[in-house]
Amino acid sequence: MNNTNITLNTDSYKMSHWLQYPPGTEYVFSYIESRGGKFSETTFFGLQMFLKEYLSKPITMEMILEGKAFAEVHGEPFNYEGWVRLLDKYNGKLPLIVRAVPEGLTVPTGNVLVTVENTDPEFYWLTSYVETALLRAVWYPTTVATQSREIKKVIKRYLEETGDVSGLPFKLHDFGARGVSSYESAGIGGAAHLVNFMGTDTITGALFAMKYYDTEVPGFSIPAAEHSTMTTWGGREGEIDAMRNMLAQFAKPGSLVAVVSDSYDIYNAAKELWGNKLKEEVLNSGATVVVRPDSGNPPEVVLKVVEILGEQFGYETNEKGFKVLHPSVRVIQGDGINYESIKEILETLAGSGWSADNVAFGMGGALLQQVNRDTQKFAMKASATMVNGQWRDVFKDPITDKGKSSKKGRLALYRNRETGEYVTGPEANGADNVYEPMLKTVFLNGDIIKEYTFDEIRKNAEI
Ligand code: AOY
Repeated sequence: MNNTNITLNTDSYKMSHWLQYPPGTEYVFSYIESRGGKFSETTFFGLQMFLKEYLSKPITMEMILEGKAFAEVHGEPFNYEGWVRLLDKYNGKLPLIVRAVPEGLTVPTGNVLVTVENTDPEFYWLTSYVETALLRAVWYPTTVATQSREIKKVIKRYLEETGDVSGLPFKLHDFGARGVSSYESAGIGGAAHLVNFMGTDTITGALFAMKYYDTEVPGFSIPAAEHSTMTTWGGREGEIDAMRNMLAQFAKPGSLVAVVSDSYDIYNAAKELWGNKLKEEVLNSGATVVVRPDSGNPPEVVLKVVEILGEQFGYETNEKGFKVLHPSVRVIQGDGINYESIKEILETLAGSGWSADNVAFGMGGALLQQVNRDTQKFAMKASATMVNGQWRDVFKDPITDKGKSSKKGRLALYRNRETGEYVTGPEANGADNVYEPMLKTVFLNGDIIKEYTFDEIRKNAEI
């Protein structure tokens, strides 16, 4: 099994579609859009990984034979002559043109993000054949990057009101590697989060960003405890020894060390252990201990832990009138974190006079796994075909759900240079001095002809 075999990286029914278009069909033009969803704009990311790993890999005779053998026993026809012709005519390089919005750019939903068409009429059937793999490659990283950026907006707003925005890049840490469906999903989703933030425990995401987007290590972490390292020191009575060891191993002047502290009683840990018995050692170390609750109702627990640490270690009131803990202690909440709970926690803290500077968030399942194609209602649809030399509009408009209507024509994305607004409209012939064309050709006839670096993508995604 070769996972770059595009003849098999599709839905079964697509193997029968080359026999279903009207005679004379020469070109099929399709587009990808987010038809709306939880967020009103999407941050485009991830296409380049797919182009490098899959779409730019030429098909071989071996792959064709593998596809044919599978189709025959699977219950589908197989376009053997078509694939062999593609191999002979183009050495297996796919005769497609893919245009896309620059990676990292944020575009209102309802606009075209990617278009695909075949470049040779013999291969009219290829455009839709790649939908399955292409749409899957785009919706997931784009949705992860979109939600991560929306959370960044929320945290930024609270930092602006209550504290110091310079801490923003490390306020949302990716804890999601263990909760995703596969290694590849960890890489893709983890890289998508790093478009917006610099903190991650998903090493695979950092590695994918480095492999596909030409960057130095783009994500950072710090030493941190897990429950096993806290509870193997002799149970409840040993927890303080585990904490003391964390200080001995990692607490150096200027360093950060995170310690999950809810193994038995998070409030006792904050007050009596960190805030009393270990207080001098914490202060003398010159480090910042990041106390991590990991159970209970997050807004309630975080507020209470911050209040306790405030009583024990003291705090200052900043110029915005909000309390900031002594620099030797902070809190990270990584349990029950999602778009909604982050708002609740920050609102609860602000309501009691505490700055967002005091906390960071760890987000796992909700960041990398609790999203799906419907989160932003992603679809790829055909919008035009050429039949016997004539372009025809293609669309659907079901009475049972107008939300599933599709667009017509050879579409492009434009940005109004005066208002900055994005509009989707027909592909224009000439340049226009008001409407700037936004889709760039990234893939042509088997080759990647435009690449983005991770730095460019991060710049495009800035808020
Ligand atoms: N990591 C900040 C650094 C990471 C983690 C990873 C699941 C960290 C914990 C922490 O402080 O506490 C995967 C749960 C936690």
